[in-house]
This record gives sequence, C-alpha cells and structure tokens, in this order.
Amino acid sequence: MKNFTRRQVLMAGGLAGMGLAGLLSTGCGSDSDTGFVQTTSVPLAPEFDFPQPKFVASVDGFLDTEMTIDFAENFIDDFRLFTRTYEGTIPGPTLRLGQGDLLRVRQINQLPPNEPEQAGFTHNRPHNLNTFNFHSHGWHVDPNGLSDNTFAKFEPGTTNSTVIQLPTDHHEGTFWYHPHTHGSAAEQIAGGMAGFLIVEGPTDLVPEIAAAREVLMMIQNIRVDDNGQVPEFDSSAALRDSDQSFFLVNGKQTPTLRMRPGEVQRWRICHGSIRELLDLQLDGHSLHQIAQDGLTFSAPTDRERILIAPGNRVDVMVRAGAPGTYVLRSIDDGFPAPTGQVAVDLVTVVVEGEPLVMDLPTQLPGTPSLQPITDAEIAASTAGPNGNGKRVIAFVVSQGAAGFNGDPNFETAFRMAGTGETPPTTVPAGYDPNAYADFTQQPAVCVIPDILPPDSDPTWGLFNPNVINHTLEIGTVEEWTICGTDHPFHMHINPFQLVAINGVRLDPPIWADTVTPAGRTLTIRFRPTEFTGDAVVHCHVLDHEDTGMMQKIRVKK
Ligand SMILES: [Cu+2]
Repeated sequence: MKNFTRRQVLMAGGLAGMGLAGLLSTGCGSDSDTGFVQTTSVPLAPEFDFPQPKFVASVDGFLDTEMTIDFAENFIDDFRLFTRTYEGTIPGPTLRLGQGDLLRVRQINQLPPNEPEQAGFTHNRPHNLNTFNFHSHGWHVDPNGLSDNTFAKFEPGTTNSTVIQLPTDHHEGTFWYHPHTHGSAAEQIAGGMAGFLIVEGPTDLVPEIAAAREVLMMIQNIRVDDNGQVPEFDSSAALRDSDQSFFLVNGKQTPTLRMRPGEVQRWRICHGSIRELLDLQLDGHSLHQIAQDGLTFSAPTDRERILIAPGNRVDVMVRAGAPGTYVLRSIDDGFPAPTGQVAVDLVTVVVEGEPLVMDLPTQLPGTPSLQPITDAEIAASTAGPNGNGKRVIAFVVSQGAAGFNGDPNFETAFRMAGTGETPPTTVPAGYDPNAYADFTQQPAVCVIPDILPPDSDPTWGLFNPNVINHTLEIGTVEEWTICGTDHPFHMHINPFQLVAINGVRLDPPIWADTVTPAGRTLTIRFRPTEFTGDAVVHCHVLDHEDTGMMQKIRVKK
C-alpha cells in the first residue's frame, strides 16, 4: 500500500481499547461490533442499528480470505429464502482493500452437482446453475488466469482461489463482486450472491468525508418462487403469480437508518441486482454525489434523483434535515424511459436527536489514474474495423422469433450486434453492418430489424465464446455508440467515459463502467491500458446476458 488510506490514518491515530489485531484480522466482523467505520470523535446518530454486511479487510497489503458457497436459509419476516449464498448471508461479506493490495479468495463450492444437460442443449440458456466464478465488477485488473477471469468455472465440490493484484494507482472507491459464469449468473445473483469490494484511498481522507459515518447499502432484488427458491428463468425472467420479488438493502426490507439533524453521512450504494432500473431519491433531501461506479468526481454534484442500472454504484453524501421520517426510494414516473424503472421504498431514514453541525465536502481528489479522452484523440484514432476508432453497439431483441429453437420458454432472443470484426455466424438477410457505421445520423445508426427473416441463423448475434467480437489495442482510444434501448451496457476491465446522451455532449463527461441507455443513445470513450487478454461486454440485465446478450473482447498490445 503506497498511498495513505483511511485505515492507515486510523492506525496512526491509535485505536484506544479497540484491539488493532482484532480489528484488522481477516476474520469476519460487523461494523457495529468493531466500530470500524467510526472514524470521528463527533457523536453521531444516537442509536446506529442499521444493518451492515460483515467485512474482512487487508493487512499489510494482503487480503487472504475464504468463502463457502452453498444454499442457505435466510428470512424476510416469516418468508423463508433458500438460495445460493456466500457464507450463508445476503449479501456476502464486504472485502476491503487498499490501492496496490493483493486479494486472494478461496471459494469452497459446496453446491450440489449440476443437472445433466438435456437433449438440444444450448449454452445460451440457463445451465450449470451450481457452477460459478468471481468477477470484480469495476476493477481495472488482469482478466486472465486466477484473476478477474470471466471464463473460469468453479465446479460443485471443488475449491478454487481467485487471486487479484490491484495496481498501486488503482481507482479507489465502491465496487462489488459477483459470479459471472455464462448461464448461471442471473439465478445466482437473484438469490443474493453479491458483496461489496471497497478500495480505500485519498477520497476517504477528505476531512468532511472522514468525519462522516460510512454507510454501505447493497440493494438486491431477490427473485424466488413460493418455496423461497430461485426459479430457472425463462427468456423474459417474468415473475409468475406465485413468484416473489423483494428489494432488500443489506438483506433487509426497508431497514431504518437513524441520523441526527445536520449530520452528514457517506452512503456507498450498490445496485447488486439482475434487472430493473432504480431512480433514487430521498424525500426532502439532495444527494450530493461524490463518485459514480467507484470513480471519484473532482467536485460533488448535487442530484435530486439518480438513475442507476443493475451493476451501478453511487457514493453520495447526505446531510440530514429537520427531524422527521423520510424514505430513500426508487420512483417510476416514466422518465427518462417509459419502462424499466421500478417504484420501491428502500430505506426509512429517521432524523432525530440533538442537532449536529457538519460540513459537506467541496473538493474531491478525482480519479487521477483516468486520463480524459479528447476530441482530437478520437479524430486521430485509427483503431477498430472501420479504421476510425468508432463502433456501434446495438442490443437487438427478436421477439417471438419464429422457429427460434422451437422452445416456448425462449421465444425471445437477446442479441448484441452493430460493428463487429467477426460476426459470430451467418449474417441474416437484410443486415448490413456498414449501414450502422454512419455516425452522422444518430440515432438512425441504431435502426436494426427487430424480427429476423425466417431463414436467418437463430444464433446470430448471440454470445459465442469461440468468437472475438472486438479486438482492442492497448493505448489506443475508441468511441462507441450504444444504441437507444433499455439494456444497460457493462464493459469489463477498463472504465469508460460517457461523453454524450442522444448526441448532446455532457459537461463534464462521467466515468463509469455500466451505463443505461433507458431509450437513449449513449456515446462512450475508452482507452484500454495495462492489461491484455479476453474479457466481455454485455447487457447487465443478467438473464439477458445468460441467454446470449454478451460479446467477447480481446485486448492486445
Ligand atoms: Cu438486456
């Protein structure tokens, strides 16, 4: 650990009576047990009983931990869940590290053997639901070997280690881990398999942030049948009458968070779910956003509402107003997209007790490891199949695709198309890749036939692990247009800069790793750095990803 982290400052400042060894041990502890996040002498909320995930933290630059993955019982009031979990809990334990730290997670797969593959098996269907791997969502790390390897398979009855070296200049902030095996991610995450990855760093040392209580909020949409078990999803992952959908925050339904009037807290919010957009707002309060997807801004941005897709994280500072009861909720008023958002109460915030005087931060360290990508660089780029640094990504939904495998549960196909060096299979009649490379007519570039001709290859545009859809080169820059649909776009390994929405420039652009078009056309720019190897881009509606809405990228030197 080269840079100071808040934990080091804590250590330097002494932890009277707290027992440093116990505090920083790799055993699990809860925040309320250890006071780990209590970094200030200011008396905060009178009773802080908000549920927080258990955590493990690195010691001397190394976090070595072990997790057992098995079915476990958890309860929402009297309703019994029986789902795949990390360590038996929803969410799994939080893993806290510093920049430059090494993470090793031994994962013991105690799940039962997978169901045998049925006749007519295709890998773009839910399958091998008890096989998983470990994805460090948002981390800029090696995608190969034991590291953030999306193609690894941890089979039932085996123990596997994930070993990830964080670069010393790695962006600090709020990230999350979850399984990412094609065919089983949605069912596993819908049952609760997700946990925070926190990378500590300079943002934690901003005085107003260091003084604020840190509150983790893992939002999970648990989708189960009436027996509390995750069903095998069909192509719409639709809920049947007997199914249940719960939005939990740290494993609880609408838990209560107490604040004192004037108290400032730092909330790390993660949408650790498989689908649905959340349009966050807190009654009567502004959300002072300091980071998106773990990437710290250079100054806070005041937001009345923040639209997040599954996979997104937002860090916000909140200053409690007058005593009273408020709700952190997601609203659905049909904006910006007519569909996709969900209205749900997430956290009840009770403001009570003696007032406090606390300040909001005005300056932030930004994310120095990310260099903005200029118009001139894009204009000069010769990267990609068109030789101009530009590509189009189109999410294509073939609804009721006639003859699509003849499977009534999967009559809708979720495809990714647009610019591609190697279209996976026969290009269907009427599809001209060059027709979608005209960047002067947005969003017309995104017009792609919904329903394919009957004689087209039904696997066209579906994930094929043997095909590299996009070859990227270290150090080059690219600009991609993500077409206006409802599918959140996530790129592994390298964050990107969202520079325009519907062709209108954002000032300033926003770094992210997941964006939601919500019916809009998005323009992103990125620069692959440091890590070569294979990874993926995909729709972060994870049942879409499992059924084929994913492409393989290869980063070369
Ligand atoms: Cu999708």
